[in-house]
This record gives sequence, C-alpha cells and structure tokens, in this order.
Amino acid sequence: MKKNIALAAVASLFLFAACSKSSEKAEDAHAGHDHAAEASSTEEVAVAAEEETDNVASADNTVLEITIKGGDDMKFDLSTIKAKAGQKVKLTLVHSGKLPKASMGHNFVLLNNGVNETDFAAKALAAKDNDYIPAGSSNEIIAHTKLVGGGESDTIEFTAPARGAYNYICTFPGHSALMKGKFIVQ
Ligand SMILES: [Cu+2]
Repeated sequence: MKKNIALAAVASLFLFAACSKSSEKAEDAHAGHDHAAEASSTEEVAVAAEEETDNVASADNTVLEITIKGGDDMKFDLSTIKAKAGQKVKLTLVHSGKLPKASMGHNFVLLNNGVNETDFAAKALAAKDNDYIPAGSSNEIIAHTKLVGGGESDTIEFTAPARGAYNYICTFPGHSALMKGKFIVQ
C-alpha cells in the first residue's frame, strides 16, 4: 500500500513535471505570440492616438490660417501648404505686385484629387469672363479665390479634404507653369 502511494506520488510528480514542462513550452510559444501581438497593437494604439489628435484638432476648430503671395514675378511664395484632414482653412491670397488684374491677375485654385493641372489650366483659358474658373468645374475644384490684381487680396475658407497631395495653381493664362504648388493633407 505504501509502495503504491509512493508510486502514485512519483507518477503524479512525473506527470506534473511533464505537464508543467509542456505547458511552459506552450506558454513560451504563447508569450512569443503575445509579444508580437502586443508590439503591433501598441503600434496600432500609437496610430490611433495620432488620428485622434487629428480629429481633436478639427473638433477644436483649430483654423489653419495661410497667407500666400503672388507678385509681378508670376510666382507664389509658397510651394507647399500642409493641413490636417478635416481642418478648417482660412487662406488669403495677396497680390504683392503692382500690375493690374488684366495683365498680371492671380488666383488660387485648389484642384481635386486626380485633376490634371495642365489640362485644367488649358480649359481655364476660355473662361476669362469668369475669372478663369471654367463653368461646371466645381467638382474639379476644392476651393478657389477670385482673381486679384496688384495690391489686392482675397480670403477664402474651406475644409481640408481627405489625406493626400492636391495641386494648386493660378489659372490666369500662362501662369500655372510657374504658379503652382502642393497642398498636402496629413
Ligand atoms: Cu497668376
């Protein structure tokens, strides 16, 4: 009887050892997985937090105020503008030159994703009566100012679109080759 108990004890010890060993292994494997899972979920959390910050910025109604100048040299002073998706943007175009609208007019036209700026500028040539904004092109434009001459300015407000890089140009004839830039939404 004693011997049986001892055997049983040994057997159970052995079983326990075997058990704990295999469960340890399983745990190890598990731990490895958990680690990887944890790492990626941490990353996800970081990304989510960043996105939340973006949302907070727009929820806060933090208005991005931009002044972009165009002069008699037919150039914009900004080649890149950065905004956050959904952010309110208040943009002022200042004509820092002296030449009149008829000979050196400038506007700021922010084109929608996938709109070719060269094609659009070509189409705009025929729209002199509408400040070089082609009629029926509202779905190709996110926002635009009016055409201004030397010393004039125009302020517009719009909401930054989804993340991406958008082109902006001046559609006055011949200007878009030089007067262009990227509106980058992060
Ligand atoms: Cu121009």
